[in-house]
Amino acid sequence: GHNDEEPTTGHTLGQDFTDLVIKSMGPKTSPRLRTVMSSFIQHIHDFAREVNLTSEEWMLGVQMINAAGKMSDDKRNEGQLMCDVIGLESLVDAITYQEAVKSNKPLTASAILGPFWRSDTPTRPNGSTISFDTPEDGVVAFMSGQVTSAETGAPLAGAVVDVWQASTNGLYEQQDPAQQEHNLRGKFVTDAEGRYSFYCLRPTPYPVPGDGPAGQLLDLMDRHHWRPAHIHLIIEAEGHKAVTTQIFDSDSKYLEDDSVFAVKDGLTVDFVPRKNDPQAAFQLTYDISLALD
Ligand code: MBD
Ligand code: FE
Repeated sequence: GHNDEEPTTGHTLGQDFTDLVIKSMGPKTSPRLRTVMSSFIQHIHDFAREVNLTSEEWMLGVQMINAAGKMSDDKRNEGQLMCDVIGLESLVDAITYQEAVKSNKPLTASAILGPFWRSDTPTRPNGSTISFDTPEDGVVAFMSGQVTSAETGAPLAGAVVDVWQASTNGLYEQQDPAQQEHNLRGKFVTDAEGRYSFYCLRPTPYPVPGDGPAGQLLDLMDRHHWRPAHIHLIIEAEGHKAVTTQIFDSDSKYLEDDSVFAVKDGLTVDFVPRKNDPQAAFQLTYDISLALD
């Protein structure tokens, strides 16, 4: 309870002050916002008390947030990357998909979106390529698979498979003026048997952008910047829950110490040598199973 006698400064140090801040929300606050902000205020106050946060340390944090905002636009999301390096996007992904995981059905596992998805990716024909200026050290792979309903196993025609990946220099197309627009991205619509296919690069490991506060934070924590070789996917089909995921080359470095903690069971895949195709040295079969909405 409140103690009206207590002086304001001492008061500010303890739970009474935290309660005062939480109780300052008005009756028109939505129930969900009240729940989220009450918990957020409680935890951030407890955090500051637990580490005896100094004014200087607090201001450094504020400056990091401001710097992240300043360098962000629709091609760069530094705030998201800061969350990624402390595992927050992966935790939220796990929370979001926890019901799906419990369902016992052979569902495609999810993974974090990351900062490089684009909303305006073009649709391309099945069997075509997403690699328009394949670099000298790029290895082309043929990726294909079938999208089915986890409920019935039936193939899903007209499902959309949206894919994107970085080039061998570690850069996504929007980070790299040397790549043509929408290079290494494409949306593919499944055929009557639920099948999709395209040529891409066999992915390679790369460091997350190190020129902002997220990279600075990694350095301060004495951590490396690397991610294992991966391809991003979002799969959507009528009447089914969309899934955002990433697949990881089982041969890649950094599977055990991904700088953004996205690797989990069911997401590693095997690229195998491809015979009789002058266009691709490797192939990957990746089937997708979606839950009913
Ligand atoms: C990436 O390419 C990425 O996929 C994630 C999740 C975070 C940073 C860079
Ligand atoms: Fe990525």
